[in-house]
Amino acid sequence: MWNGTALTLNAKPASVSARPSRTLAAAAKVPALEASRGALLDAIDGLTPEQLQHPKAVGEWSVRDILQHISLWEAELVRLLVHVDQGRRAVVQSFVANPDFDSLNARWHAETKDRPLDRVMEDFHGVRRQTLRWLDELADEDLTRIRREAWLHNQSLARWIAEYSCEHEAEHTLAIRAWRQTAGV
Ligand code: NI
Repeated sequence: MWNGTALTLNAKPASVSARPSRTLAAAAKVPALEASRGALLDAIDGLTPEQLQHPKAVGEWSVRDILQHISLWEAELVRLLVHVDQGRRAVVQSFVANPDFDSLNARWHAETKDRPLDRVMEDFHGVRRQTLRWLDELADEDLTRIRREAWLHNQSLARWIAEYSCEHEAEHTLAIRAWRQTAGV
């Protein structure tokens, strides 16, 4: 349940080891995250706080709402990584059987729509730092191995990370760019 506090997910990777540097699989993933984040920051560059909060700019949402939405999904990813690292099934909200994404997104939006813009931006950057920290800590094998647990859908953690971070934000980046072009902002 979203509790209105910042997305500070304190659980540290269990294997904080003396691993000297990013693993190969993580090193391959980081540029994708940097590219998608760079493109999104570029897409919102120069928007005033009023423009960021312009209602229904992109579909039903403001750009601010989209940034919050991206952070919430990426926070789900971080929770997933915490739980997998601890050898537990993730109990994140998006992992129920047959998730109704529209109603989940609508509920999250209702729960977070009044959070101030600066808090939204803090979360937006903060949760990405958490994702990058996990990429730093996870071994190649942990990232690339196909997960046989039914709830992990036979996907590697690397795939989950891509879907919940860079691929998701890339999709919304396109929509923001389209709005700016149409609205001339
Ligand atoms: Ni989305």
